Amino acid sequence: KDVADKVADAAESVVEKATDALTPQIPGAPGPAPAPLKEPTEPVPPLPPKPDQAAPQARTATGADTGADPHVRTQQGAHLTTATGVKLRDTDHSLKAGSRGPTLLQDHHLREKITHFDHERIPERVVHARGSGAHGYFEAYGTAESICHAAVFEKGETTPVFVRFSTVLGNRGSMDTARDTRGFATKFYTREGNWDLVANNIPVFFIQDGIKFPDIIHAGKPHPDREIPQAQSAHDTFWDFVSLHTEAQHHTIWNMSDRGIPRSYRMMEGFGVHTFRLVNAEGVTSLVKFHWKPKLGVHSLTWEEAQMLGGVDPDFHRRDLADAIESGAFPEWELGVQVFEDNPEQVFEGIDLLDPTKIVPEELAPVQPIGRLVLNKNTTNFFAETEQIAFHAGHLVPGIDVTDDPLLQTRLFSYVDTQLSRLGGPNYNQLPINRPHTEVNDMFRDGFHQHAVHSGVAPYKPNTLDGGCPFAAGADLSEEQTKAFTDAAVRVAESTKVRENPVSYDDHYSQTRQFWLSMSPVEKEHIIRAYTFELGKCYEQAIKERQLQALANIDPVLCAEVATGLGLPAPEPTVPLTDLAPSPALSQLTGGPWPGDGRMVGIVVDPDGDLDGVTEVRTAILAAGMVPLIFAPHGGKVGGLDVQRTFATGRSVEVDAVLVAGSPVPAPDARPLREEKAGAADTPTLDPRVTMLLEECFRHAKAIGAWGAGVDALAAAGIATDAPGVVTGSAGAEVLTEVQTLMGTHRAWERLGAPVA
Ligand code: HDD
Repeated sequence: KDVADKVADAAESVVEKATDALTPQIPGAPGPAPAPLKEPTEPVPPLPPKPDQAAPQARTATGADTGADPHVRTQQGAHLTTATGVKLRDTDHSLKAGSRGPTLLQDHHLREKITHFDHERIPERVVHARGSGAHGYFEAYGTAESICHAAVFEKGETTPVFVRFSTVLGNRGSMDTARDTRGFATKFYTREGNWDLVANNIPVFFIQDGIKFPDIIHAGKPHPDREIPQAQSAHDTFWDFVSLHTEAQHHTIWNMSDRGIPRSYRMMEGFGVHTFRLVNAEGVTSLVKFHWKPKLGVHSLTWEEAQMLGGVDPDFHRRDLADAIESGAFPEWELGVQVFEDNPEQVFEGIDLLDPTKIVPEELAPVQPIGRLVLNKNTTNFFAETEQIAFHAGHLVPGIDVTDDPLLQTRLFSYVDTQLSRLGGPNYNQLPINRPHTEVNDMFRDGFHQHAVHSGVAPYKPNTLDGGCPFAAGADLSEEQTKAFTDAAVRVAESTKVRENPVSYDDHYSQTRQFWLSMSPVEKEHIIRAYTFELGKCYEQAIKERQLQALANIDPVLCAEVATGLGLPAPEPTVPLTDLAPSPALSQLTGGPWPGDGRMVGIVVDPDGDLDGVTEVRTAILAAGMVPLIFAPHGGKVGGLDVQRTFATGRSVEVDAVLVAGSPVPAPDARPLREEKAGAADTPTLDPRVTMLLEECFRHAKAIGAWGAGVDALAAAGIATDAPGVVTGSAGAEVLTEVQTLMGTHRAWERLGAPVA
């Protein structure tokens, strides 16, 4: 007994010390200071939301945020209970026959707790397993009313939405910054039922017919024997498939471009890919392609940044999205449509609108804005919302219909089917995140996880016993109900059953080349390096050679450069090269300058440097809607300022620009690095970790600003002050203004070696 008491006392004092140290520090938090993270003895209110962007790492508020959803349960009810609501006195000790005796089978709470835990995981999505989501709203401009009668497009209509972004290939725990396609799936909870626009950040797809989806995904996923590599396309099976199956080449060149490594979900375009059919109030149909255009422009990481972030912060995109929303820098997109006449051929300017490997250049059919999407609320519970949301390309509303694109047609089957295994039964639409915000009278009954308690005796039609209810919508009912889903009465050409594609689907290269021709020199350089890296990671020579053949059919320079990197001869093209007019809209370097909402600005601080200047600059960064991150030799505070990153914990890849406010000398914990790098005799004047940070920022063409002693730091790090994108001055505020202008173009592109076109 004595020993047990002593152990318990010791443990208590360790916990007390640890929890004291963990007291949350939320600078400028409104209201009373939060209670220390000791276990309270009675319920306390949850933490306040993060007060500003300066605390991206602070804890998120929990518990009370129930929003409008009656299903949200708080974590902090007053008393702990079993799943059946019985109050519990103890959840830390299993019921035993004596304190050192065997555990008793009769301990229902123990078994219930462990059993529930054992079943906490559900199968991850077979593709798009890694993702991140947020709530928001869509506001219609009314500009689509003439071509579509859906309520979601009525002028001024505001529709709640949930958006989930994702990568395709990696598993749930894989890094955000892998080179991959990104999913951009939006659920619109319209007053006429749910509409899902299940889009990607690339406007074309790997395959033209859904029957090949398992093939491309098996090829892209890790090799089945050792299950490596994770979340990568840089391996033999992927390039084996896409080099044999050349309709994938258009999608692949997008993957190899900077689009494959976005800077942020907030800075991606989204594309519905397929051509959809819209119906107006008169029943007239049009064909459209949906485009999401980000307010912040389309921007990417460099390949080195993406790789480094995979280790430094594998949650980079997830964190970026949540932090931006939490700090009030709400991500925003415009939804636009390219509109085409619904002619029997479904061809526009020679482009087959049913071929999902083809785009229609924006210069030929401008994207017309029809509404605005704003994401303004983070999830309360990742599992309940982001994990359990179930999208389906067939969740359509009256006025929005499909076309015969064979890829879309297969999707109409696949999404319901996959939810059955992922969410364990047919009632997944009753989950809070999937429930329509409108009345549901579906007559579906029973099944696993049935939440509804249906009354009535006649779940069939026609019936008399439930008064004939529910009725099919018809002309005799109110206007609201007559807007029922009506399949567009499209003529289907008389035909023979075949397993084949139209001839137009055979052109795999003209638009792939058009993409290449539309790139600026810097972007071309990145594409060459991406192919060289990915094919360089392949083992089989035959696969590399076959992909080089595909590159030769896209462009001889592209092929020759990649071949040189691989140490292989460049083949001659086997198809005639077609020069379509370049589409400037495809380049990420057109447009701008772009707003800096939520951009991260690192400030390197020397405790002996200009801290007043740092305070002023920090306030100005916050006022501009950006996030200042103070990098200092040690944690805690420097002067009165909270330190967000130490030279040991922070890396350059976390910031979009860096300001240098001092020239910190090497700290004691940097000594081993210093000796390794410079040799014992040669003592550097600048902390080598700051040198590394500045070198990396320079290499990644980030804006760099310095004032006062910070200018000496640049010299010590070997950064030329007259290089493009480097600004020096006597005061922080003026340097920041110039840095902000530089950030408007995302990078100092000239520094990347190739001139901007
Ligand atoms: Fe798919 C998920 C987008 C073709 C089968 N798809 C999924 C997600 C996105 C897309 C964004 C993630 C949704 C989420 O966040 O939960 N998929 C696309 C696009 C495609 C496409 C833009 C082509 C234009 N997909 C496609 C085909 C098939 C599927 C051809 C099957 C034949 N997709 C699925 C799926 C997934 C899915 C297996 C996995 C998890 C899920 O549905 O809910 O059903």
